[in-house]
Amino acid sequence: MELHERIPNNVNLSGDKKLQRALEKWLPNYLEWWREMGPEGFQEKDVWLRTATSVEPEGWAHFDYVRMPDYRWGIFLKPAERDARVGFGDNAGQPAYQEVPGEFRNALRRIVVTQADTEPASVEQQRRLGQTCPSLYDLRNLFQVNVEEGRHLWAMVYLLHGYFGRDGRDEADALLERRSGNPDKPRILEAFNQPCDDWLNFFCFTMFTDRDGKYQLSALAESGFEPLARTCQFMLTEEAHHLFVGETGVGRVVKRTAQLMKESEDVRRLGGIPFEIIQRYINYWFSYSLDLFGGEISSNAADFFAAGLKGRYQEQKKYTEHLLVNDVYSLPVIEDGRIVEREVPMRNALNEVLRGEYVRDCERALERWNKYIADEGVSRVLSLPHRRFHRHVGEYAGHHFDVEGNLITAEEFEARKSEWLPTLEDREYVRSLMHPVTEPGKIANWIAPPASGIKGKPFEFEYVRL
Ligand code: BYC
Repeated sequence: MELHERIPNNVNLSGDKKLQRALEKWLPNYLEWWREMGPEGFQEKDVWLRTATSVEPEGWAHFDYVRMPDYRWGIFLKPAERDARVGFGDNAGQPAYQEVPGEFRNALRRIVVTQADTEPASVEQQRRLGQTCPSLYDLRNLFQVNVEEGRHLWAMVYLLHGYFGRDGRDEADALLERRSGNPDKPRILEAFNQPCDDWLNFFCFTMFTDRDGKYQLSALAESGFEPLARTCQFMLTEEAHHLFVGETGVGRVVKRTAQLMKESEDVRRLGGIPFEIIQRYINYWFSYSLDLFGGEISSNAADFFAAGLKGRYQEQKKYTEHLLVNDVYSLPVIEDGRIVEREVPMRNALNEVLRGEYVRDCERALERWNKYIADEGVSRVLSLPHRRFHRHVGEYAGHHFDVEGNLITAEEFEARKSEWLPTLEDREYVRSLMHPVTEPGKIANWIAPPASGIKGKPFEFEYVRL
């Protein structure tokens, strides 16, 4: 590891002067972007952060106080495997690609750029949340997520600079020019243009949208383009904490609401977030995150798989057959105003297969939240809406469905929308609860404290020195 270089790395950057110079040129632009678009109002504060010091599964991170602009943004790839092979598709068994195969250059660049674009986008979406944190513990977790998204941007920019020549350098510059939610230069994927301006949004985002990241990165971690696979494998190590923040964050809001329900059905009077609002936030972020998997029937997905560039979730661990030449997949589509089953070649349905893995993972979290409610003796069940509900990408876009997945008219949808999706009033109410709590050991009334602190520290620890 070259930990104390200007750009810390384990890719022997000092041995490639041209690449090193190019990245050192990008560094000040990145820092300028971070200062402009990173967490507002906390840049000079000491935050108790985790920093990568190694890429080994054990003991890879170090915890200490750091000012965010001094965070060790670096390039860390999982070590190369000897004799790595393409694991699936038409070239399965061939040596893994160490350079970008010419015929897939555009497709690969597009995947890397799409992945890269989400990282700064999420930092931009969350930049003002620190000012309304429910506790110092949560404030620190927000910043941990933010700096690691920044590092993930570095991971992708390394690939763009290192493997895509001039186009890659241009794309890396453009990543610092687009802005979440800006109508003139928006981020690429829609979920990353949605406002994330209260903490319930943040927890839902890290629960549902970061979880898309887990599945996309896992599929890319199987890539036959080895530098991409190794990059994503290490990113996944950090990603687990982001999902923890989301899942336990929503879980703690759910638990607090259940506790307040025992005092009064009118949770608002007690300053809590009613289950109806939590459910609508779940519906909103789950449906936007489903769109991130792309169309149900996708020739891009088939091409990526055929080329050995993007696999299934845990392709090597879970599956024995890696060609998928004759397999088919049956899925409901809309024809002449009705839902009918259609069979498609399996390779074309791989976005939907990945989405299925994701949905099962989300269902597991829902079961856990419902257990918190039941444990408090309250009878209320939260659920995921049907995967056809409120979709903007793929087979179901342009049609309307209720939360059970039944086809309905645009008028019916409009009439019932406020039952299913957050209303302006819901958002205003949630925002009205967002007052900063920054005394160590204290927490806002609308959320339960975590079961434990971070890395053996108590909840009362001063995670951020204000
Ligand atoms: N929005 O064949 P189709 C994360 C376009 S999150 C807008 O159905 P494909 C993170 C598509 O470009 C993970 N456009 O889809 C989380 C295509 O356009 P053309 C991010 C979309 O290509 C939290 C057309 O529709 N990583 O890491 O198979 C915090 C037909 O496309 C969308 C990745 O996404 C959309 N949602 O799949 C921080 C991985 N979906 O060709 C970080 C890289 C589709 O007609 N990306 N389109 O002009 C990919 O692998 C793929 O691009 C997608 C789309 C899965 C996104």
